[in-house]
Amino acid sequence: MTTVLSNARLATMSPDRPGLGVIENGRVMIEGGRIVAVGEASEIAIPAGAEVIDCEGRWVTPGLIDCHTHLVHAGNRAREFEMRLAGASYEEIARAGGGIVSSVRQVRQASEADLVLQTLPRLDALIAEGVTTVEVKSGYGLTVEDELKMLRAARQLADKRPVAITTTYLGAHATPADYKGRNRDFIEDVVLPGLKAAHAEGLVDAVDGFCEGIAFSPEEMRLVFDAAKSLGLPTKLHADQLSNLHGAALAAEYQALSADHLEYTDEEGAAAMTRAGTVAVLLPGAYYFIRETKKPPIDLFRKHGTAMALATDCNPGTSPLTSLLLTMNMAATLFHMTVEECLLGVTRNAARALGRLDTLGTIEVGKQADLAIWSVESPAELVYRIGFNPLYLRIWNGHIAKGILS
Ligand code: DI6
Ligand code: FE
Repeated sequence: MTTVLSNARLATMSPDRPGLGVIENGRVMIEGGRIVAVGEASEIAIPAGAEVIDCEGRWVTPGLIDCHTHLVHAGNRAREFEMRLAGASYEEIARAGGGIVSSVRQVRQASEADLVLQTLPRLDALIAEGVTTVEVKSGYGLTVEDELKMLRAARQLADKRPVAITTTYLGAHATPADYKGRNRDFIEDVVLPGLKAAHAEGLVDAVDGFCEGIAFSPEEMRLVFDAAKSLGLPTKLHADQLSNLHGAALAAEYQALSADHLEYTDEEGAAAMTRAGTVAVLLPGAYYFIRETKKPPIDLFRKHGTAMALATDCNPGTSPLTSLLLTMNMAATLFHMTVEECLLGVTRNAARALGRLDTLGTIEVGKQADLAIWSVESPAELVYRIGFNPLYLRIWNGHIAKGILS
């Protein structure tokens, strides 16, 4: 079956075109879930019998990609939210046994089926806004079996919704109470065996860690990254979020796909990331929600040409956010990123942060046919509006999805 999008204003995000890669009166031809032709309407004839989607002058972008989420989790942490409103800091809550470890308790009590059921509404919120690929991390199980349970639940999501799911092993997210003060023992006893078991079951697309004073040191993260390397798995890192432990430079040293958060990253870290091709994944939802005051060094990333991506960081503690459109507005409003940087951040650069730029993130021949059609006058409206969803149609892997389930 051939499908042609006509009367479309294409924001292709192609690196071969300037800016958003705009084709004002464009067509896209789709066959077998792949894009087989993209260009000016005058260049692309509509084959007889093709299914035609008349976009009526609407804007078309690549399907949006949320490249950093903790989407699979159980329960919520609204009570801690109230504590923070009363003045407790994120680190104080973490040191008092709240934070990540309180989500651990809830995940350990949940079955795999429970986790899937609790996650689907969050996934549906992303899909409703034109998201076609979602990265999902483990990290709330912190035992081998519970980390596997989380990753199996993440894999199940792709069987229940028309969306692509990539999984990231985040066993090095926090040290559970029974290993308090014994990070290395936890890494040896749980994190590394969990990684091996998850990899053996085909549950891991990348490996991540929380490099921070309240979590794991750079030296401890090296143990995890060396294991990932030996398994041929790419890496990512929650880096320099609350302090500068030079996590960005560590991620770059391992040619990590991405380093994420980066509020405290310095120029040396930004330059190292660019040299290594490591994408800066910025997470304005966490910055906003924990009322951070130190913005990530956008100007340094611009100066050094570091690719910047954006993601929701959807998690129950620091970013209970399930809107990539709002994430873009936060990045523009709080971090002063441009409309172009924001839109590239949830398409082309987000695909890069997942190591999937070969198949996703732009409207180019050969890419997977993941597209979003928007009822907007200009792409800027996708960043400008707060809490408004102008999605007209979503196409995933060539399938036209009218609603969430189709
Ligand atoms: N940094 C964060 O902001 C989240 N994880 C991380 O490494 C917090 C996760 C949580 O508080 O549940
Ligand atoms: Fe995160």
